Amino acid sequence: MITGHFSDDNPEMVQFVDANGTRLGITPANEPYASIVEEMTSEDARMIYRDLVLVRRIDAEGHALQRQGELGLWPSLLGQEAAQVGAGRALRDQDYAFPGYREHGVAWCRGVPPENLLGMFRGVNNGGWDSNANNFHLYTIVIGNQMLHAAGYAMGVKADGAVGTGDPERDTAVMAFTGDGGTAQGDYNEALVFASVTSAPLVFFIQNNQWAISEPNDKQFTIPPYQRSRGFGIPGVLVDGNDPLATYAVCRKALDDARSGQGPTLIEAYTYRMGAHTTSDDPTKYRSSAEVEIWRDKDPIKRMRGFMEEHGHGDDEFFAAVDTEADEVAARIRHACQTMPDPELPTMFDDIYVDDHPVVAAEKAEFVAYHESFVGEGGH
Ligand SMILES: Cc1ncc(C[n+]2csc(CCOP(=O)(O)OP(=O)(O)O)c2C)c(N)n1
Ligand SMILES: [Mg+2]
Repeated sequence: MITGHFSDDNPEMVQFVDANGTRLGITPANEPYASIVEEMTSEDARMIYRDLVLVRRIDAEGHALQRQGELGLWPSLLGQEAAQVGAGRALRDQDYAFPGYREHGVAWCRGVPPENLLGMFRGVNNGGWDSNANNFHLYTIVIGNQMLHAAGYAMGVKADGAVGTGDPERDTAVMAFTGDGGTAQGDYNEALVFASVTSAPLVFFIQNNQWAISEPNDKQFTIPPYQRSRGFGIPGVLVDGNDPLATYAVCRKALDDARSGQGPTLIEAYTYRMGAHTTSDDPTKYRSSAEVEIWRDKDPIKRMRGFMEEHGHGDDEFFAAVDTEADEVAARIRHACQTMPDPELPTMFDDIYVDDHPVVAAEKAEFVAYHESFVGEGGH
């Protein structure tokens, strides 16, 4: 049985290329976004292709490093590259992204070094990165929680007057990422209410990868997220999450609308989690390999390459150069991961509050004293 209670030939779904990368004609669904795709240059296409390939390679390296005992866990984005790169490249520098834990492709587009992602899953860098360095918030493992963080941040952006000024450097949008499972959380639904009633500059980006660990879509909702958002007063768009042109175009428009003061949009990117939920999961226990094979044919990189070859956006030399770069990035981050120093343990107390906090300070002192009690006994 194919999961997902609405099929992927839904006429409401925005698509620009088919599974082979052949450009599709104008439809009522894709028409509002067609001009954005028309304006994309060969250079844009090459940038997106490079992102897709590098991100997949970084992900494969994360998976391998976990299997070799270098990481505690790795949640693979395999299959979701187009959804994430389309969203990531539609963001502007001043925009702010609030990810879950699988958004390695968005992290890449924001400029977060992949080494930081590895360090987080190695457990050596206390959360991973400085959120404000790239306007990319920390990974959030508590499902749906980041939707409320994003709603609050977006309400703040609006209160600061950084919406609808017409200044392209100032007007700011916020993007919140979660999965199909996340839509069942209270936090998610509360965030929709806040964003709607405040007309906050927030784009909800739902990667419907069909599964929430072992739970299929029909355990999460009876009305798909893009339709349900309309009941909250938020326009909902369904996009083919494996079509990089479509995800980019839909995100561009939603973010532009948010920045110009038109309020929130919800985007449901219809995609598929090709791998396990995380390295701790075995999906053969709950889904069929036939289903996975159907989605393999919709592979986003194959699609993008087909499109580029058909339109002369890249030649063999370009595609080979991207593969070489992917090998280099993989070698670099592997080496970085294997040589990461363990942190000084008390540093885990340092970034809990902005200012010193007496309870945290007492806990830190107790922790340090406890560890010092082992000196001379082979302890640290
Ligand atoms: C509040 C909360 N409940 C349960 C979990 C356990 N959990 C981790 S991932 C996950 C499924 C999330 O599915 P989805 O939102 O579809 O995201 P995906 O993993 O498919 O990207 C669950 C239930 C959690 N991390 N947080
Ligand atoms: Mg999911």
